[in-house]
Amino acid sequence: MDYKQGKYKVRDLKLAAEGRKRIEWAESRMPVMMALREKYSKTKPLKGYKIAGCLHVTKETAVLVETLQAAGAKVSWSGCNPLSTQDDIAAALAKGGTEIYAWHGQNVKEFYWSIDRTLDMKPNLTLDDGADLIFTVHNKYKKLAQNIIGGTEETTTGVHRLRAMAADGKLLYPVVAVNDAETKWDFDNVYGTGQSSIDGILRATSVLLAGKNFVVAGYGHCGRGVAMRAAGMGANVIVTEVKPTAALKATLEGHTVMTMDEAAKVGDIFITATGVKDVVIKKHFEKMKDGAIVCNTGHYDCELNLDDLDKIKKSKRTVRANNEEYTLKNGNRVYVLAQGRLVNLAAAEGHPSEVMDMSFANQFMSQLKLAALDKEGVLLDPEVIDIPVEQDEEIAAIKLRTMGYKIDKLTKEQIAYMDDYSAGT
Ligand code: XFA
Repeated sequence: MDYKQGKYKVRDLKLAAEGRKRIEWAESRMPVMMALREKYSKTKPLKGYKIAGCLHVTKETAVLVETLQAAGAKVSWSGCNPLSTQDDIAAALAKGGTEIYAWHGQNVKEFYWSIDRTLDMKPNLTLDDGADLIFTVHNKYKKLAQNIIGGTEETTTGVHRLRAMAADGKLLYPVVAVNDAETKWDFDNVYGTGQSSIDGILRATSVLLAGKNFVVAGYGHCGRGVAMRAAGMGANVIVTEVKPTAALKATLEGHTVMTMDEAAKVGDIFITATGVKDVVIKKHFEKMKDGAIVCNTGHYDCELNLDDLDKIKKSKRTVRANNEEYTLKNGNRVYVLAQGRLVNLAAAEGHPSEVMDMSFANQFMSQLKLAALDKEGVLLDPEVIDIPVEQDEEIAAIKLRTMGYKIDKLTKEQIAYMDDYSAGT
């Protein structure tokens, strides 16, 4: 471990060169962040602000961190999940002068020690993924909240808990709900999960998708993304749902809809994306064809009931990375990927940088917004704040511009036409 008090604690500073190359690769895929960096490195709107951040230490996050610094902020960082920290990235950030406490595989005590260290600088802003930093301030360092003008939170779960806190009058400072931005969840879930889940399945199996019966459980944003990509590769997509409107959308997208009981008999590949438990259980495993492949990309690892599968198995062996073969008592083989955990994280590399580009632009712009309101002397109530549509539009516009696309503008006459209620239709 490399440790310098008040500066960093990372696994091995010698990994910095490798990490720096990967950060540069992410920069080349994150044009919105780089455009924002270019713009705000001149005006430095975050000058004088101290930001404590607690977010996955990945190459994409490094681009966010160094963009906050380019805009003038002083930053201290920790990882929000001991297993997502990439030691080469942590080393590259530390070497570049970022205060950071993060290493892969840290235990619970080390995890909270790292968060505590990021608070030593007495931040004015917090940046979270999962709200652990906000909770630490509220539960352990209440006094620090006096200096904090606001925070930002990345996830659905985190935002949900913060709303509950706000409703009980327990939230001490305003927090922007980054997750609810359209340029965040819509693109993360549909395009990020869509591509990375297919990527995970292919890395773990290398099967041909064309001509396969590909069963997607759940047609929310994630399920829709996965179904779209599987169809694009020539699979016959079957969707299972509990919600009539979602199922109807799936049929009009050209997918087949059936119950899991029916799908279990015909599916070649199954992927769950529902957010609830016990989507695939004993009776389904028993009906599956020999060679069926089963995985999950939903939030929880309980969508596949693997205890059920254990009970009806004759034997089990690992056939390749992230791929376990269960031979059932009925003689059929079922292949479970990544032990039912998120296949896009475990067997692939999570969301592509191009998608994180927009999520992190939302984080960055929300931090700017909080600082700008502070400078104007605006005092926000300690509530959960939604991202205004204008921010979404601005981020989408920058993304389009960097991709080289131009779009039309409404004319004055068109706007007047839309607003006109004098003439009927
Ligand atoms: C690891 C992320 C989690 C990595 C890092 C390295 C690798 C793969 C764990 C994460 C999240 Cl829980 O990053 C992934 Cl090899 N991400 C976000 C992400 N996904 N999330 C897919 O990629 C979104 C989400 C998840 C998982 C929402 C709700 C519940 C679970 C952070 C990140 N990813 C980009 C990595 N690109 C290489 O920076």
